[in-house]
Amino acid sequence: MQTGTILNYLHQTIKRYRAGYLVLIDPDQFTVSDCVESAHQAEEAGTDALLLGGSFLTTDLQPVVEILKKETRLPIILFPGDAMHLSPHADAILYLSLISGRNANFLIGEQVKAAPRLRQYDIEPIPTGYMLIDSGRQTSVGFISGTTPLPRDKSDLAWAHALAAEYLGMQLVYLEAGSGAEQPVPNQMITTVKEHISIPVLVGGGITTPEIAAQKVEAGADFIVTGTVIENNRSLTLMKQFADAVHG
Ligand code: 1GP
Repeated sequence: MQTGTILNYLHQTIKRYRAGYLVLIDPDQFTVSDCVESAHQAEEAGTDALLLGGSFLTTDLQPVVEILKKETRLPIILFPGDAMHLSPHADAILYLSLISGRNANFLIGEQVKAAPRLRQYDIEPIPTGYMLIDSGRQTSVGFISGTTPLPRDKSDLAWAHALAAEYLGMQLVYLEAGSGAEQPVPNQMITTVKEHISIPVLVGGGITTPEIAAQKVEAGADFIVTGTVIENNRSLTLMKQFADAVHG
């Protein structure tokens, strides 16, 4: 994989549409054949890429990624919870650092463990500042990482973290309310973060309708990630509605 290929593709996606749409497939929530079906639907619906992973996995990612790579032309980007969640068959990995927290293991520890295998696998690491935003209740990523999310009403804290990520050389910022969040990331926070940084902003967690997705794009999101809503309703029509709402 040529350096920067998938990151360039993500930048081109933002230029082509007003924002991109990413479908998260959590292998714990699907059988392998369901994963394949969802990938086919995502491709037909006009999704821009697949994210694969989750903060806590009991399933081995590798065979799922290997099959999906054969079954879809969509880029497959790993969305790891820790250094175990790797596969040589993926196109890229969101090389996440949980910058909203102060747990050294998720700031740099897991990244160090993963680095040698990433080099061996030759998949593209995309350095990403990952920020957990309070969503009204404890989420898996908050529990597993043992970190406190940023308060929902502290947009100043959010933009300062995001700007620090950019100054540290990270290429993306991911504003995460957590999978199945009661409340998605506030529009005001997205807008404020976007005003202060120049790298693309992904927004995910608790986005349950195409209308909410469109609001997040209006607020400034460059990419929308949905997982749970598609797990609960594996409908091509719904995926198309999300893709259209995001692409505008
Ligand atoms: C979780 O942001 C993703 O990491 C997607 O969240 O499952 O709530 O769509 P949902």
